[in-house]
Amino acid sequence: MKAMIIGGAGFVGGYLIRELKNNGWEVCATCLPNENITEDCDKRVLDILSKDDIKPLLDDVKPDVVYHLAALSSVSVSWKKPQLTAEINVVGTINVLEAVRETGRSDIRTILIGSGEEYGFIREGACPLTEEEPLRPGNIYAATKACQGMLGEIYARAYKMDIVMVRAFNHSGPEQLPIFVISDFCKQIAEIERGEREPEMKVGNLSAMRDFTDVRDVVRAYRLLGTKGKSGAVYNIGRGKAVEVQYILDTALSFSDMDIKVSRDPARMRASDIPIIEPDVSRIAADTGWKAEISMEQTIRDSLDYWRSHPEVK
Ligand code: A2R
Repeated sequence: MKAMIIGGAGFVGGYLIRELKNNGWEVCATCLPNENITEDCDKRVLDILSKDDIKPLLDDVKPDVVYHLAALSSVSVSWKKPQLTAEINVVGTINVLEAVRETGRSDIRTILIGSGEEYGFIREGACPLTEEEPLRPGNIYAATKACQGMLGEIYARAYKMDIVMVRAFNHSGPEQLPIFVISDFCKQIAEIERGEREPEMKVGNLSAMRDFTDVRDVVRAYRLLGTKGKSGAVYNIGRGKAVEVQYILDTALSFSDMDIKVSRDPARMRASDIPIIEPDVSRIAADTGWKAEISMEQTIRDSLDYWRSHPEVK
C-alpha cells in the first residue's frame, strides 16, 4: 500500500509515518516550505492553499490512500484567526478533494481527519456519543471540522469518491505541544524537578471528564481505516471511557518524588467547559477490530519522560 500524508510535519504526522512504514506501507509525506519532516520517507513540499499544486503531486506519487492531516488545529488560534482557520480547514479541504476528483481515480481512498470537538454542545445524557449524534460545534475550529466532514460526505455521494471521515477525540503522547492537558502537566512537573519553577502546578478545571487515547493507538486506527474502513462512513476514534482531568493530574504527580502544590489558574479555566465528552467507539471496533490498547498511565509516563529528557524544548 502507498500513502500520501498531507500535513506530515505536525504532531500526528510523524507517528503516522512510522506506523505505516512499520507495517510495510510506502509513504510520501508533505509539509509547508518552512517545516521539516524528520522521519525517513519521500518528502514533498505542499501548501494546500496552492490548489494547482495538489493534483500534479497525486499524479506523480500515485497513492492508494491520502491522509489529510493538514489543518489549523488549535481552538484558541481559531478564535484569533477565524478567516485563516476557515481558509485552511475548509477551502484547503475542498482543494484536496477537488484534486483527488480531478485525478479521475476512483480507487484513491481519502481519509479526512476531523475532531470530537465537532459534537460541541452535547445534550445531557447523550454520552457515549454515537456518530449519529447531531453536531453543534462550540468554536470556530470545531465548525470548520464539522464542515470538512460534511464536504467529505457530499463529495463521496455526488462523485462516488472513496472517502472516510474520522472524528478523533483527545489524543496525546510524547512530543505533543504543551497547550494540551497531559503534555502541559508533564512539562510543568519536569520543569519543577529541574528547579526551573516553584513546586506549584497551575491547573484549570479538574472535574471535566474527557476521553484520552494515546497518539500511537490513534495512528494505528488511521492505518486500519485505510484498508478496512467503510467508504463514506464516519468513525469516532477514542478510548470510549472518559476520566476526570483530576485523575490525569493525580497520575502524573504520582510519577514524581517531588512534593508539589496544586493551584487553580484562572487563565487555564474555559468558560464553556462541558462536563463530560465521551465517544461510542463500537463502529470502528466492528469494522476494523481496533480498540485503544495503550493505558493512560503509560501515555502519561512516556510524556513525562519526554519532557524530562528534552529540557531544551520550550
Ligand atoms: O500550522 P503549521 O505551520 O504547524 O503547519 C501545519 C500544517 N498546515 C498546512 N499544511 C499544508 N498547507 C497548509 N496551508 C497548512 N496549514 C497548516 O498541517 C501542521 O504541520 C499540520 C497539522 O499538524 P498539527 O497542527 O500538529 O495537528 P496534529 O495534532 O498533527 O493533528 C492532525 C489532524 C489535524 O487535522 C487536526 O485538526 C486533527 O488531526 O485533530
